[in-house]
Amino acid sequence: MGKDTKDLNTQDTPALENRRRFLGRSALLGLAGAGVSMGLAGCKEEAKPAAAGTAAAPAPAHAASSHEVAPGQLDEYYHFSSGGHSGEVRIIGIPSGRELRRIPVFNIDPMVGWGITNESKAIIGTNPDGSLKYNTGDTHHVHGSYKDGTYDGRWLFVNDKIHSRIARIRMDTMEVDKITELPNVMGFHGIFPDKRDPVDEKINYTTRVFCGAEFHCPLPNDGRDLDDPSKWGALFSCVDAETMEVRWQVRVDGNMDLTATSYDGKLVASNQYNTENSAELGGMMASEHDACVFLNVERIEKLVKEGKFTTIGKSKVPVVDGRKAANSDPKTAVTCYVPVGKNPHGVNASPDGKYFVCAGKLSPTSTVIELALVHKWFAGELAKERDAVVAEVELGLGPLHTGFDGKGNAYTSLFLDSQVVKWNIEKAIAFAKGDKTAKYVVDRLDVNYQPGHGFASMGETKEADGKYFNSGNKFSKDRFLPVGPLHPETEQLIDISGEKMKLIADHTAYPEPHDGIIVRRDVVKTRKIYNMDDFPNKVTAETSGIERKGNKVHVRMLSMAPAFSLPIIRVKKGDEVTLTLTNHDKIEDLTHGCAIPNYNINFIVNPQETKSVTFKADKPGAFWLYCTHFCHALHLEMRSRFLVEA
Ligand code: RUQ
Ligand code: CUA
Ligand code: CA
Repeated sequence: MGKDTKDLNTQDTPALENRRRFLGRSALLGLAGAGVSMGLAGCKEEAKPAAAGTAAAPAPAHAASSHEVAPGQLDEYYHFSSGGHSGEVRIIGIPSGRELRRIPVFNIDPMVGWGITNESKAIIGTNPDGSLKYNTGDTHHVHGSYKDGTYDGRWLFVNDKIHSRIARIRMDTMEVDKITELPNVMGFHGIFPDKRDPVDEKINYTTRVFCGAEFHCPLPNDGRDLDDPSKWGALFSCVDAETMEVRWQVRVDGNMDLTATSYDGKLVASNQYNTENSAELGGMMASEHDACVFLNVERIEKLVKEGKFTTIGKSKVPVVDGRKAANSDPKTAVTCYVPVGKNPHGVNASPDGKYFVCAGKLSPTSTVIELALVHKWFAGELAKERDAVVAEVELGLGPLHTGFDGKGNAYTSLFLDSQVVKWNIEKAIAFAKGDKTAKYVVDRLDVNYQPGHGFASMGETKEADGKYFNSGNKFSKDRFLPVGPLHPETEQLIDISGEKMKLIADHTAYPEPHDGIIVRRDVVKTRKIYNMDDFPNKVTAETSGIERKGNKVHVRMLSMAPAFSLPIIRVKKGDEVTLTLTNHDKIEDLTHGCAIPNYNINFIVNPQETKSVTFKADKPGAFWLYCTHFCHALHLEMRSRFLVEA
């Protein structure tokens, strides 16, 4: 990572300088005669790249200590974190812990206008009357798209457990561009992109995203079988990464929890804590063993191709039968139920591509499953599913999730013991084979407190680099100043570069992050500004104006610091108003806002971006439409009169 430090400095500092200069110089232009034409002139000039040598003084190449990030210095990694029932995704710098950005996904965000603009509403989904279908969500797991077994920086995918939706985030803009609701699924929890195609070698990148469903429900859920949970079922879904349409589903016994994919693209697995298929807490803990279910992607897709599927209710998505009874012959089975410890949680793929590790939760063990043996079972060459287990070793109380350092070690969170335990996978296998001298536990570290997910830098790729491990703790208790009955949670950063783990920072987190990934910064390539032509409804100087068709009024406006193109917008009470705003500024980060008092309108437009809102002008009066996003010395003056005639 040291190697690109210089690049980033020379790339980013002039941009910063560019905006700083713009703010200074355009203030003068604006004062000389605020107006869009003046703004345009200023903009053209500023669009030129900054001359060399104008950059601010370079910051020192290395911070004081390996994990401190000095002021002005940039982090080595991006941490993309789910936001739990806040419904969002967050971007945090690692190792500094700086919160860089929040990405609204299933929540409403007035800052960007997510859930307020027509464009975001269309992505989230609307009722026939145009109102939002849902305005809340619960994000647990965020994962990046892959190429060649590592992140390609193209997309992030995240689940909504409440409404069983999957969202895709474009990593060039860090905005959601698609959301899909899974049919006949409740409690969509685990999510994981595939890493390559199971058959076509040329497709060595993500084309599918797999989705586990934690709750069973009536199929279809239309009022039938309310009092007979034995008839309820759970579906595992495959979503097309490109179109975001649901390709197929598999009906399984038990409930799916978390999800992991193999590096060869052939296997995807989900842990199950309720193989009992019970609707009661006691029943879910009845059996001594639950399962890690492996799905054979190639075989499922063959059945779909051959038309060997059913559909459920109104959904057209093909559903293949993956229940045990229909899959007793390994040679044709699409599923393999590998028994693991009681009520497991978490399944994670080791970066060498050889193992999946399932954490025991109610069992103090971690189970190591060798994928080559699962393949053998599907070939009819392994006697029992359980024979794919090569180790089931004791780690401590409440094991939940496992990260990897790429050096053969695993790091498992222990919820009840409030610890992270570092253990060696090959030694655990040797121990399980009978070598009782094999000391597989390498180190233990107390964390504060009750860790859920833990994940390492690049740890879910074949480029796992063993530098940092993030422990996502569910309780911070006494670690921070009290801020009322609700406390922040902690993300504790652990240096895992040595033999012993070292706790290096406590970072607060707004409730409630679950899973995350830590991505090397050179993987992420964001845009500086938008491309105006990507917006079919863009407003130009020629189209700016007010168009009336009956009582439908279309206001087309552009913004250019420090003015909107229409100083007066006049409509009549009862009109349906659509306001479309294009930001013609071209300077990176020169964003404008648009708020209309008493009308509940608030959104931003980034440079070269277009957004629109539609609302009923039902309150007569004069309302100052104003810019909310500090953009210019004349930011406060940047406003238009929105006049509604009685
Ligand atoms: S789960 S604390 Cu939603 Cu990721 Cu395990
Ligand atoms: Cu435009 Cu503030
Ligand atoms: Ca169970």
